[in-house]
Amino acid sequence: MSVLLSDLQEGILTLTMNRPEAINALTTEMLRELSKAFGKEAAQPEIRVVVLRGAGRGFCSGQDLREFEGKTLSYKSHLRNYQAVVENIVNLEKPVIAAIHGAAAGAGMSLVLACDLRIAAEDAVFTTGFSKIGLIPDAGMNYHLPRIVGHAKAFELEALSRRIKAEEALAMGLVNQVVLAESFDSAVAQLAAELAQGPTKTFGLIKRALRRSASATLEEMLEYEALLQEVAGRTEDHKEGVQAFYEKRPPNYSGK
Ligand code: T3D
Repeated sequence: MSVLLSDLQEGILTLTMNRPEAINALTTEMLRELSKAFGKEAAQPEIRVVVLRGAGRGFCSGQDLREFEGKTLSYKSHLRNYQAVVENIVNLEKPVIAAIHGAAAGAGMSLVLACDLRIAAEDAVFTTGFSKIGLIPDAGMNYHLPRIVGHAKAFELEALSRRIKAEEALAMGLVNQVVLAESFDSAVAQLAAELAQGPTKTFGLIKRALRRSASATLEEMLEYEALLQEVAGRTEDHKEGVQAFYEKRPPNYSGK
């Protein structure tokens, strides 16, 4: 059985990390598969949205702590694996949803943070985890976490590695939505379907704009927005959106 399951239906690519016996701990093989999936596979034009989730009782427990047991770590190649996954998620010009149930720990939480939307089941638990084993957070956590929850909260979460339950995660803006465990699958499907029927290219441009805003001045952003708006204005979906407005009907976006 593959360590990463991939399922494409109606424009929704669902990637399921599949090592449930270790709460989907990340191995080199899994990271390579994730990198490929968020790279070439997800870039296919028929894919309009990607959902990342875990098999079994949790989302992901982070780096597999048994994989390198007794060996000297090759940090360079190890980090390259993480870097590729995180960059491919962030650079993918389509929405990526993290669907979290159970634990999201260590680099598993870093992956959650790299995604665009986070929907959690009420049993979800988050822990940065790294400091508990004397490591500093990686896989982009130090970039994403302070931008999501603010510097002070990020330090608290990273230094103390407390377990944060879904409702607390919602209160601090760590997740967008918390749903009952029994309606988790249908809520994820509903959110993914809504995005899959949206103006995909616009979503990609929104990702680009927000990413740029992390290091830009207002003047730079105003200029960049004008540039991206020109691109958005040339999409078929923009024409369809305006036409649908004139005709007082819901738009039928093609993602082009
Ligand atoms: O070192 C480097 O390579 C640098 C890069 C680091 C990146 C990182 O991600 S570092 C952080 C690594 N992750 C952790 O430290 C988290 C470790 N796991 C936990 O804290 C807990 O397992 C959880 C909070 C995730 C879940 O707790 P719980 O009580 O629901 O489950 P459990 O009983 O602890 O775990 C269930 C099984 O999964 C268990 O196996 P067993 O005893 O039934 O055979 C456990 O050993 C295994 N497991 C959980 N996490 C990992 C793991 N196996 C390997 N690696 C793991 N990370």
